[in-house]
Amino acid sequence: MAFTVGHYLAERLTQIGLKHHFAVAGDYNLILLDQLIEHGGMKQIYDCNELNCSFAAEGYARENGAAAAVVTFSVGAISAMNGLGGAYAENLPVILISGAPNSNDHGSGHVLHHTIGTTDYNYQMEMVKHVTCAAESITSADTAPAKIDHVIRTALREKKPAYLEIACNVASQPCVRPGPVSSLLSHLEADEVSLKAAIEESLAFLEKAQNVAILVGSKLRSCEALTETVALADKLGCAVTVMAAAKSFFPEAHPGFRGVYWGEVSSPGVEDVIKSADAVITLAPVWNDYSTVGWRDSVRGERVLEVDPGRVTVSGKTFEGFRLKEFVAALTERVSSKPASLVKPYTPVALPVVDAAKPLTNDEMTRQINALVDGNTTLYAETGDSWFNATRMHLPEGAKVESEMQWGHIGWSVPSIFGNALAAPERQHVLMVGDGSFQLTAQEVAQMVRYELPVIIFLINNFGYVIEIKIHDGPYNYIQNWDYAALMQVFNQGVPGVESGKYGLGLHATTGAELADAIEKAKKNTRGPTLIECKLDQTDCTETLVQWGKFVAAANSRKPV
Ligand code: TPP
Repeated sequence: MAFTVGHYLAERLTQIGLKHHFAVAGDYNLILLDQLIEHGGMKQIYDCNELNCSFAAEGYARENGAAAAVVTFSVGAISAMNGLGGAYAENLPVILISGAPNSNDHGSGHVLHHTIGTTDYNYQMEMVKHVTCAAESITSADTAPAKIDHVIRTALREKKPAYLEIACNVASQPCVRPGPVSSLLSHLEADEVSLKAAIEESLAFLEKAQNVAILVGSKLRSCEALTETVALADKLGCAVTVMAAAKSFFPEAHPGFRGVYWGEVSSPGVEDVIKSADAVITLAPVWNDYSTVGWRDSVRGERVLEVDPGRVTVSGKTFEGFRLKEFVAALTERVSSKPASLVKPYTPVALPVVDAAKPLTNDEMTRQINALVDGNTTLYAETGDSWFNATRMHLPEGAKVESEMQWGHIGWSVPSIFGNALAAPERQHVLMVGDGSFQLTAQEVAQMVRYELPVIIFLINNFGYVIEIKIHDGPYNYIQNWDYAALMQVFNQGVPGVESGKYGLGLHATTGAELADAIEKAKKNTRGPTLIECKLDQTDCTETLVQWGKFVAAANSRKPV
């Protein structure tokens, strides 16, 4: 096969471990899509729209380490930029590839369809630069290899999205073949002098402390340092807490695990673990208005060893030039045991079993979902009360929780879990999503039907934007009700003339018994998604949501100074 620009791209994406890429077709990318199919290294997966396409890629990257989405110019790419914003905020290397105008049209003065009607097509590149770490426009085959490699290498190193646009007549042009993938995967060498100095200063700081605790932050996974953190916790033998957005980043069965630290809305006893420590090691935290409970709390300052991606700050000094995982591994070799913070045992939240015939409650629903979560489960928690329900669950070893607390785009979870399920079909995928969030991206469930992915969706129908009702109420928080379970019939029509799924199942649960029955049916529905519409009273939500909502609202309504 004579190699083309499209093949070069496909070969590189395959080399970095992609088995799928996500796509929505349009005339600027059709030739490129043909080239990607012809290469054969990845399966082409279709989405209902480009917003979903970018979120599906984001979900794929969460499991697979990287992902790619292919869209058409402007009408597609500008929608996909929202998902890129999410991937940037959540530290996920998603490569967005946009088809672009014919190379002969660039600079020609032509007005083209799908553009804003001006003759300079550069605006898309200008826009996308704000949500990517690298962006290149390919208008000739000669420069394509260097541009493709630069974009992929930078995305992988920085764990951020990146962008390529490929002129529609260049995708099928002859091109050289890529060399070994190692050139894209390498990292810069650590600065040993700086690393040694950081370790010495950190050891001196820890030596003075009696009561040491670790706080696992939400960027730790993208630093690829989860295993190193367990080794550090083993050696220190101290208490380990996780931020809400880092739920599942540390094994909850570990003897050091104490729960979720979230300031005043922490799990029982956990605020005290962090507040009473005389040294806290924070590993890749994000301190934003949500994680600080409306700027009321952050773990920083003199009693903190702040370990961030690419930088360590301790005792008034800062060190850089090495990766977080290199620092954690080097520190582990030298630290001594500091068990004082372990005196108080871990107390997981226990949700009581309620009468199964009674109307379904938030607590009972959460209890039953928690019981479904095993060591092979990926649990998605959409923005809303699902965040708070996920944080109070106890997770068996191997269970993963996915949330999007920095970007916080409602509706993210539906396409994202679709992408995640494709990346890890051997895992059980469970989604908790509110009715308000679901209405943004509901149609992507049709793709779960099409590709026969047995995602179990708990659609929490509390008749509105309850998180918003708790933060700031008004008529805008009340939404049109749908028969969500009935949607599954709508989606079960298949692709005419093509072998495709028709096994979506929609169920209603209004009592504990109905929910238990629906979960049993969902477990048996292995060739398609099951949507269980859980009806809850609008006032029924977690205490922590109410408390947190009040503080965040207070931060939002600060008067101008
Ligand atoms: N639009 C987008 C794209 N993202 C947002 N985060 C918002 C608006 C603001 N917002 C945050 S939470 C929320 C809204 C509108 C309501 C979520 O409602 P629902 O999914 O029903 O969850 P619940 O609060 O009821 O648990």
